Amino acid sequence: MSYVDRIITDINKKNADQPEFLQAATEVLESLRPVVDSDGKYENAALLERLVEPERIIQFRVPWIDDKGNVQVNRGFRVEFSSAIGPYKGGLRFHPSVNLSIIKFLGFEQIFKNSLTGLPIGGGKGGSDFDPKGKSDNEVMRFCQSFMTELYRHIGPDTDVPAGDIGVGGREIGYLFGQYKRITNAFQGVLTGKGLDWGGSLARTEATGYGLVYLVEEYLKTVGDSFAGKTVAISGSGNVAIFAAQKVQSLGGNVVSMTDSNGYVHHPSGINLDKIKEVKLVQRGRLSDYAKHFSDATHKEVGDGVVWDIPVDIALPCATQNELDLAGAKALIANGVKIVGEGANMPTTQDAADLFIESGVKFFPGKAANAGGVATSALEMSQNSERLSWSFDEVDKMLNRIMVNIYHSIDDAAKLYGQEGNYILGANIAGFRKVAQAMLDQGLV
Ligand code: NDP
Ligand code: 2IT
Repeated sequence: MSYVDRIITDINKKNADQPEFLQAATEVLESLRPVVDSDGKYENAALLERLVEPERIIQFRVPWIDDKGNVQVNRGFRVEFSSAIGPYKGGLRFHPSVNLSIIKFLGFEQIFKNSLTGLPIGGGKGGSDFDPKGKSDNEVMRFCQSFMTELYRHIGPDTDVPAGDIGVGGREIGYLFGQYKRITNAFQGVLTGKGLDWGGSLARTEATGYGLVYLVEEYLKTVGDSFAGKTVAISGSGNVAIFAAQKVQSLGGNVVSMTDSNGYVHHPSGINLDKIKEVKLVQRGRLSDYAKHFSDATHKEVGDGVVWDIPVDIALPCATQNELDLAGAKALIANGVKIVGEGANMPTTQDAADLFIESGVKFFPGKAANAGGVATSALEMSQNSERLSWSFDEVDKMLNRIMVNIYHSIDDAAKLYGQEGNYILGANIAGFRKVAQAMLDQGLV
């Protein structure tokens, strides 16, 4: 049995109840075959055995009191997966679906994504099964304070630096930061995505969505094309989706759809982002409210078709894992899609991703395409360390350069291993190389 096969068998035995983690880890391990099966040094150092096992998992109770005076209890997690190339770095997700499998898959992806940025950040992820939907600001604050009352002892600006993810935006980072500061009596860059007046970086809010579009734009440039005149489907209507849409529009593309957990909106003349921001970010409402404002926009509830049925040139899934399945991929391909770029983490199922690659659709995996968010978080850490803040333009230019570099490093790695255009393989190998070398250099840790 090959080294990779042995590890895949092993992780299936040990993590049988963690389907998302197994999905993410198997995809990476499959890609690494040409690297690790041909060089015994990895097996001799048990490198893969170490790579698939988090350095540390923290799970904790989060008790808080709701507005009616009732005690609520949620589960909190932080998975510190790899510190091979820098402090653990990765977001916090607050969503009722959160469990150890989901946090481990996200933490594992983060190792390779962070490596691809070229910046010194390790991989981690955390979160809670707390559902911010329908909660008052005071309830969210009390939850965040309780969550940080445990988390603070595990994190620090040189140890582990959390940020946002689904359900965690500027409001939540504010409450978390306030509690950290109060407990430790230290004003430090322990979280990223902070407010602009208290240590946040300009362009961090926009970074994941902008970065996704910069990476796809770089690919388009290499084939003499651009976003101008392209029809684009976007899923999600949160942080990543909104700023991806904004950048596509500024480059002359037409974004015709967005989704939330209740359904999707189809707006052929182009999504109005001011209205989306008002409905989703200010009112924290539902996308169905958006459609009421435009005579040519339609809203479909979940179960009544999917967003991937709309004919487009480019699809950017920006909501959540496994939201683009084989049926969605078939519909997109039948309608002539040319490019799929993942703004979310693992939004495409494995069979759907395989079909895109077989069909010649350019498929950019999340760990490369959505790395702009964490890259800009690392730039926020740098600004905090030197106690300076850089202009929007400076940060945006650095973000653009990082995404251009990521495109070329995954393209080069795919070519080097004889699989031109297979950006899944390219991203996994390019991300792995640096982490693996750091682990070998640092001895048995
Ligand atoms: P937000 O919470 O801002 O937005 C999430 C969006 O996705 C909302 O429209 C939400 O709908 C929808 N959504 C979430 N869960 C589900 C679900 N189970 N089914 C259907 N729709 C769902 O999160 P972000 O925009 O920050 O994150 C989106 C994705 O991007 C995630 O996969 C995240 O891991 C990834 N990502 C985020 C980065 C960041 O910097 N924020 C960086 C890199 C990746 P609703 O409003 O109904 O909940
Ligand atoms: O998935 C991700 O890369 C994020 N949610 C951002 C992590 C970060 O530390 O900025």
